[in-house]
Amino acid sequence: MWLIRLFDEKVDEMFAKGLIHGTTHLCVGQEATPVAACAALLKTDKITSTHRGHGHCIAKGADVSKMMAELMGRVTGYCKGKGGSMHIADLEEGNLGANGIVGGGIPIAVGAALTSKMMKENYVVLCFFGDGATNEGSFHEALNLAAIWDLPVIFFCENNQYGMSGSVKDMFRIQDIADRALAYGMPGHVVDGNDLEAVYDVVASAVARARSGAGPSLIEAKTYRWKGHSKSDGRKYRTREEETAWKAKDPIERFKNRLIDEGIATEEQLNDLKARAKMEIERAVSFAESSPYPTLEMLEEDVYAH
Ligand SMILES: Cc1ncc(C[n+]2csc(CCOP(=O)(O)OP(=O)(O)O)c2C)c(N)n1
Repeated sequence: MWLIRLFDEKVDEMFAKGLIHGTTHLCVGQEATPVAACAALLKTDKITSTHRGHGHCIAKGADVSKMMAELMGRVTGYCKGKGGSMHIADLEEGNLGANGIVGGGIPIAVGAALTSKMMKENYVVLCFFGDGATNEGSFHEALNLAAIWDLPVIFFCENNQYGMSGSVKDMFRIQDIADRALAYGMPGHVVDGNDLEAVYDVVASAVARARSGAGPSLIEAKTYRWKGHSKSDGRKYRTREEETAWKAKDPIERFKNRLIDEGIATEEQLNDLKARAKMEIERAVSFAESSPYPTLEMLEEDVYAH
């Protein structure tokens, strides 16, 4: 969780300094969901990610140096510096890719799960998306197909309370997005997305169900993004009081306190972990800064047109 937070905080800082261009969507405050969900998967299982995907990539095993190089537009990045923040895929670790199209990863996950079933490969696919994505047609079509074909896929909604400036309070007539599972005949679960262990437990049971051939599940993890939607967001659509209330539920502090209270780790050990994550991020920045930009000749390489 520290690696994810420090990565995104560093990206924020570098954007402010003009060292990263384009745009980016930070997942600060949402670290428990990717970490717990990916911990319940095997390396051979797959994920699809979203525009707010740095945490998903890191949790599924991505190399933060290659990620930082991608964000800084260098040839050593995951897409040779031509994809940026929203296009990180890491097939070796089972990450089928982030997606700038809201809801775009959902049918991709269902296609991958269909492949797993038809080829008898026995891998499970976990698909991350936001609350806003569940109002897209792709979500509804994909859930129905996954249900009727009993596919090994987990639909994992990170409900961070906002789709850009639109609050879930204004965008839904239902209290829980997980209730939509009922319409497609699959189990739906609501979980506190800032509670690492609770998320792990619910995903682990959905993974077991999927792997046994019983079909998909929909999980809604209630969480909050601390920062704005993307770079140009003044957060005028919500109050500072609301932000403070959610920050009090910081997933990292909560898990840290639990480990200390249970005698599983000491404060020193956990601070050391944070320091190591910080060093890894500094190494990532140095690696990216010392890597070259792609040349003009590389512009059309690895780019496909139909
Ligand atoms: C199909 C599509 N429609 C609209 C957009 C513009 N857009 C980018 S992010 C976003 C909000 C998505 O909200 P949500 O799915 O809740 O994810 P979050 O940003 O909260 O993580 C929108 C509308 C887009 N990228 N793709």
